[in-house]
Order: sequence, then C-alpha cells, then structure tokens
Amino acid sequence: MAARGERAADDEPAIVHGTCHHDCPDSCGWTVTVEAGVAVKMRGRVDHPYSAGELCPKVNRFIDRVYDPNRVLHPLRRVGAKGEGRFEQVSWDDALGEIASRLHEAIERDGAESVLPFSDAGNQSLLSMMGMDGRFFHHLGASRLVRAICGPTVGHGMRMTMGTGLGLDGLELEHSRLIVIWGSNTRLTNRHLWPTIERARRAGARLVVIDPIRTVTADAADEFVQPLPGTDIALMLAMMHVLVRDGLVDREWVDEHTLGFDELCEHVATWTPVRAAALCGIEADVVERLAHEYGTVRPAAIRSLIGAEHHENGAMFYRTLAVLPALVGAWRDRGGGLSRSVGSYQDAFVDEDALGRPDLLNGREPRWINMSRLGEALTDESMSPPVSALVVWNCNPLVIVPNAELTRRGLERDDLFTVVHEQFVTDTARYADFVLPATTQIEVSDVVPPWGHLWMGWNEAAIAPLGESCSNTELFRRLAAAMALDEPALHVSDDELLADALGDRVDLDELRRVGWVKAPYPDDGRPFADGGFPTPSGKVEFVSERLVALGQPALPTFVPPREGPHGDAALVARFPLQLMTPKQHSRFLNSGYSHLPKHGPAEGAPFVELDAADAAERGLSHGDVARVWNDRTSVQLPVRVEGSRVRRGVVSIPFGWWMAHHPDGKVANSLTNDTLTDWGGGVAYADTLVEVAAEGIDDTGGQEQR
Ligand SMILES: Nc1nc2c(c(=O)[nH]1)N[C@H]1C(S)=C(S)[C@@H](COP(=O)(O)OP(=O)(O)OC[C@H]3O[C@@H](n4cnc5c(=O)[nH]c(N)nc54)[C@H](O)[C@@H]3O)O[C@H]1N2
Ligand SMILES: Nc1nc2c(c(=O)[nH]1)N[C@H]1C(S)=C(S)[C@@H](COP(=O)(O)OP(=O)(O)OC[C@H]3O[C@@H](n4cnc5c(=O)[nH]c(N)nc54)[C@H](O)[C@@H]3O)O[C@H]1N2
Ligand code: SF4
Ligand SMILES: [Mo]
Repeated sequence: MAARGERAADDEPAIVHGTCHHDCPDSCGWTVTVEAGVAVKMRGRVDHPYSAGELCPKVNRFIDRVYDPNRVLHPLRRVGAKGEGRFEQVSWDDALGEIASRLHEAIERDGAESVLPFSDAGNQSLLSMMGMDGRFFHHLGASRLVRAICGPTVGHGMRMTMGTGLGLDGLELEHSRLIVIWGSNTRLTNRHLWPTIERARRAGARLVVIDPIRTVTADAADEFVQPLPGTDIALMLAMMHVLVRDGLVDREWVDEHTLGFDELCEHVATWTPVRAAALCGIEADVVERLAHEYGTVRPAAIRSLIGAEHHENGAMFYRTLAVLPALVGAWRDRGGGLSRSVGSYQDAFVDEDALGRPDLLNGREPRWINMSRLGEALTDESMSPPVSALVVWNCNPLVIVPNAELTRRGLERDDLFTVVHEQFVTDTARYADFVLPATTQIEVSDVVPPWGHLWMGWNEAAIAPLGESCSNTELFRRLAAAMALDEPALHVSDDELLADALGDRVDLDELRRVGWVKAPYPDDGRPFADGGFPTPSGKVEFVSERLVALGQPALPTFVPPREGPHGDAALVARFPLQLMTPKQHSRFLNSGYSHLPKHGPAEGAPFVELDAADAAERGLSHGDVARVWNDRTSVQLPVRVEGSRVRRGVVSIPFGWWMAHHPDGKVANSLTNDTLTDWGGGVAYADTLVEVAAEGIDDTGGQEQR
C-alpha cells in the first residue's frame, strides 16, 4: 500500500488523509482508502491530535453516503409542481444558461437585492463555506444573509461582558476539578471532548450538568439540574446572590479586573435562591449547593456550546454566564473559566475579507436578511424589492429554519426562482426550479478551520467528483462565467483563493504534509489570568454602557421569553407546554442523514415525548397518536412516555427528520418560534409553546395558519 504523499500505482490502494467538514465541533481527521479510483474504506486518523482515530456513528458510514444511489449526480430541472419532487436531467450548459438568464432578468426587473443567497455550514471547510460565493454575491450586489442560526449569539452575549467571545480551550478541562456543563450535550454533539472530561473526573473532578432535558450527558453526570427552558438567567443571578452573601467572591481579582461590582451586588440582593428556584422549577437548596460548590472548588470550568442560545434571552444568557467566572476569579487557574467554541482562535490564520471580498460591493450597501426569517422574507408583501431569486447551497432551510410552514408557503410561490446545489433531493430541493449536483468532502481539497479545537485541518480529495457534481467554489465560477461577469476575482482557482485567505500566516505545503496546524493559544492555558479584556474599560463589565446603547439593561437581567412558561399569560393559558426540538440522534448531523438507509431507520422515527404526568392529564399513553399544535400549525406524532427525558411542562420532538418521515408531512420546525434573540441575530426556536391532545380532539379554535 502506498504511504500518504506517495502516488499509488493505478492498481495499488492509496491512503488519503482528510478532515471532516460537518458543522460539528470535532473536525475529526480521517483516512480514506482508495482502490482504482473508488473509495472503499474510511477510518479515523489515529495520529490526529484531537480525534485520535475515532469518527462517529454518522460518519463511520460516510462512504455509503458518497455512493448512495439517490445522490444527485447531474443537473436537474423541475417538471412537476413545486414540492412534488419531479425533475428531468439536463446538461450543465442548459442549466447554467437558463439560471443565468433568470438571474439577469430578476436583477433587471427588481434590482440585485431581489437575489437572496442562502447557505450555512453544511460544509464548513473554508472554501466550501465562504470561498467564491461571497465574491460572487458581493459583485452582484445581492441581498446579504445574516448567517446567525448557530453560534454568533453566544459570542455577542459574552462580548458584552468580556469584550470577546474567546474562552477556554475545551482540552483545558482536563485541569478542572469542577466542570459545569451548562446547556451542551457533550456526549452526543461533541463526543471527542468526552475523554478529556472523563480524565478530569478520574483525577477527582465533579461533573454537574444543567439542562431542561435529561440528555445522555446528564445520565453520566454526578449531579443533574433540570430547570425549565429559558429560565437559567434567574439561576445564575441567584448563584451570584449566594456568592456575594456568603463571601465567596474573589475580591482581589474582582477589584483589579472588573467594572461595576457594587452595582451588581445591589442588583442581585433580591435574587434569593427561593425566588429563582420558583421560576426555574427546581429546589432552592440546589441553587445554594451549586453556588457553594462553584464558589469553593478550584479550578472551576463552565462548559457550554450553542444549544442554550436559542431563546429570546439567548444573548443575555451568555452575557450573564460570563459574569460567574469573573466573580470567583476562576480565570486565575489553569482549567478555570468559561469554555465554548474556540473558532475565533482561527482568526490568527484566516483573513475573511481577503477571501470573501466585501470590497466588491463597491460602496453599495445591500439589505441584510436574517436566515432565520426566511419564511417572512419570502412571503412578506411589503418587502421591496421582493425576493425573486433564491440560491441555496450548504443548507436545507425548509427543515432547519423555524416556522417551516411559512418557509414552505414562500418556496411554493410561482414567481420565485429557486436554485439548490445539493448532494440529495432534500425537502428544500423538492421546491427548486433547478437542483445542481454537489460534491462530498472526499471529492474536493479544502481547509477546515474547526470551532471545537485548535487544529486547522487539511482535507485532500481522495476521489474525483462523482457524476457531474462540482464543488461550491466551482459552482460560483461556472455561474459567473454563464452570466458573463468579467470581474477577475470571480475566476481564480481554489489554490489562489486559499493563498488570499491564509496569506503567509499558514505554510500551505506544511499544512498539506502534516495534515494540521495549531492556532496560537497561551502556553500556560490561562487566556485571561491577568485580565486584558478587550472591553471599552479593559475589564469584565458587570455594568455595560454598550448594552444600554443597544436598548438592553446595563446589568445582567432575567427577561422571561414571551413564548415561554413565564411569558405572555394568554398564550401560556392556551399552550401550556414548552416544546424543545433538540439534536437527539447519534446517527444524524442536523437534517443531513435521516434519509439514508443505514442512518434513519436505525434511529426509528419521529415522536413527541412527554412527562408521564402531563401525558396522563391529557389521557395520552405511550404509543398513542397525538396532535401537537400552536397558532403556527398542527403536527401529528406518536407519543413517547416510557423512558421520557423531559420534565413536567416540557415536551420534545427530535430535530432532523424530513417531511417524508413525519406522518403528516410536517417537520419539527413547523411548530417553532422564529422570534430573533435579544441581540446577536440568533433565533428563539427553543421558546415555543404548544398544546398536545389525542388525535381527533379538535381544540384549535380555528387558529391554524395552515
Ligand atoms: N449527533 C449530532 N451531533 C451534532 C449535531 C447533530 O445534529 N447531531 N449538530 C452539530 C451542531 S450544528 C451544533 S451547533 C452542535 C450543538 O451542540 P450543543 O450546543 O451541545 O447541542 P444542542 O443539542 O443544540 O444544545 C445543547 C443542550 O442545550 C439544552 N438547552 C436548550 N435550552 C436550554 C436552556 O434554556 N437552558 C439550558 N441549561 N439548556 C438548554 C438542550 O436541551 C440541549 O441538551 O452540535 C453539533 N453536533
Ligand atoms: N428545531 C431546530 N432547528 C434547528 C436546530 C435544532 O437543534 N432544532 N439546529 C440549528 C443549527 S445549530 C444548525 S447549525 C442548523 C443546521 O442546518 P443546515 O446547515 O441546513 O444543516 P444540515 O441539515 O446538515 O444541512 C446541510 C446540507 O448541506 C448539504 N451539503 C453538505 N456538504 C455540502 C457541500 O459541500 N456543498 C453543498 N452545496 N451542499 C453540501 C448536505 O447535503 C445537507 O443537506 O439547523 C438549525 N435548526
Ligand atoms: S461529524 Fe463530528 S464527530 Fe463525526 S466525524 Fe465529523 S467531526 Fe467527527
Ligand atoms: Mo449548529
């Protein structure tokens, strides 16, 4: 067998090294065995500094995905009605010719802003996620997409307190002696961090998990706290109350590195554990114990990721959370502080502007459209200009954007021209005028800047693109050529794009040879031991003038979500249960695997999960078919009560299944809330109120939209 870097003889298997592209914190290293141009085996790369040889239940079968008989391998033109999913194969030339003229038409008629690019991190490699697309749409002057459905809210929240979203590298948890996982499901969503946490526990660390759902991570914790969703800020304020009341504050560190301690003390004086416990639906002594443990055990780390941002108060959650480590001086210690995405450490390598070229806007300022409000953008008749052309890649918006039935109505519009670049005919693609074939990660070389660890990875193409599929960068080069756009920046190669993005900060030859390069991180593992916070005051801001300027309270404040258990009373009276729609299946990555024969069926089918008492009150038993509804729509699902992981007042429908898997052709997001977060541009789909009843009981009061 030829070693990496050596060219294999044609009949000899080759081993090619790559990096996983999924929107997952782990960015694992892999090796692909190729025989006669065909990928025959994929394994975790044993010497990868983070993933160390393991992949995961979804990607262990990635080769099946690549060669799945339902892959889109040729351009398709719609022949049926929108949504029907009937297409005919056409040539690239025909597809590009028609797409180019439709885009020109839309631009001439309605202006360039009538074109909406729509994508997220379906492939989060550097060129695949923000390679040529940025240049192409900037040059056109198309509407700009606020890509904030995942992550930015966490950073925007922390930034108001610390001036930065940078936190503790996850691997530093090895040094912690108290680990509080606050709103993350590590064993499912970030599995390669788990061995680090287990190592810390073997060395004596205690693990507390705070989550409204008893997740697989909660199962493994020393203590599990299960608040009502969206209420954690009350819990944090009460912990501060106890820390101040019982003298557990690190006064020396606070005096030197924080702003507004006296105001904070006054502010939390009324936040007794009893008050917070009532709002969170937990016991007051749990709050006392948690605060005492956090105030006395060193080093103490809080670990979070993304999930808890999806609330109306999502940014405030992280603004408030970031106060806790400062109060107890946790940043002093190696293994102390707040750990979350470390993606921003890659800024040392990547120049996003040199890659995406916002200068090609030439002074124009096209409107911004928030991706989480796609349904509204497509259906709001006051939009001027209307969105008349939608180009989707790297994303499956119909399944993943909240308020899905509104998105569906938009996609059904006859006067909307939709192009989807995809590997499969997803629910979104069924509504497209053209579906164009996309490559998979083993067919294209690229660089992967991770957000869960520090090693930027190289991905070497292992096989040639299947069928007529092409990469995301190639798609936009082809579109630019078909539209006769002669801007030279739209016609450069992938190598040139990489050179623009990485400059001389990364030695590309070395990256290709080794497979990874580590972003700079403080040697002693203590990024803020001596302060140095990039806020206006240079300190951790317990009081924030910048928040006041945003129209937000200066101090950390619990504002109950409107569509939550303490929200709009009239709404709560009609819809007393809070719906969670979590990532729950180890074989799924968002909506990207439920349609595959060895992934979907192994996870069963969608269901609605209830606490036994809530089910009994509604006369529902395990296995019954129920209707789950609110003013957005109604969804029909089998009931799960046995082994339920939700608490009273909360129900849950797993996220990721497609329309075809749901008995009535809806999806979990058909029910969810598309209200944006307090700041940061995220979305509050985890603040969704519903009612549940046995199928056949009509209690909608004619409120349904559809
Ligand atoms: N197997 C698998 N792995 C994945 C993914 C997948 O789909 N499947 N998706 C990937 C992606 S895109 C991302 S962003 C990451 C996300 O990684 P995580 O952030 O770890 O995952 P989530 O499940 O979104 O949210 C974590 C937890 O937050 C909890 N939560 C929600 N609201 C609240 C709240 O108000 N308070 C508290 N305390 N907790 C709350 C949820 O119940 C959930 O258990 O996972 C990645 N990894
Ligand atoms: N209710 C609810 N809604 C959610 C979430 C939730 O937990 N609950 N999670 C939210 C989060 S955190 C996220 S990140 C989003 C994720 O939402 P998406 O980014 O839409 O994630 P996926 O469902 O994985 O869809 C990615 C698509 O990209 C395609 N793809 C993969 N690689 C390539 C490529 O190289 N080129 C092209 N053109 N396409 C490619 C895949 O085939 C797949 O269909 O969903 C969000 N929505
Ligand atoms: S999806 Fe995540 S855990 Fe699975 S191989 Fe990719 S990076 Fe690793
Ligand atoms: Mo995400």
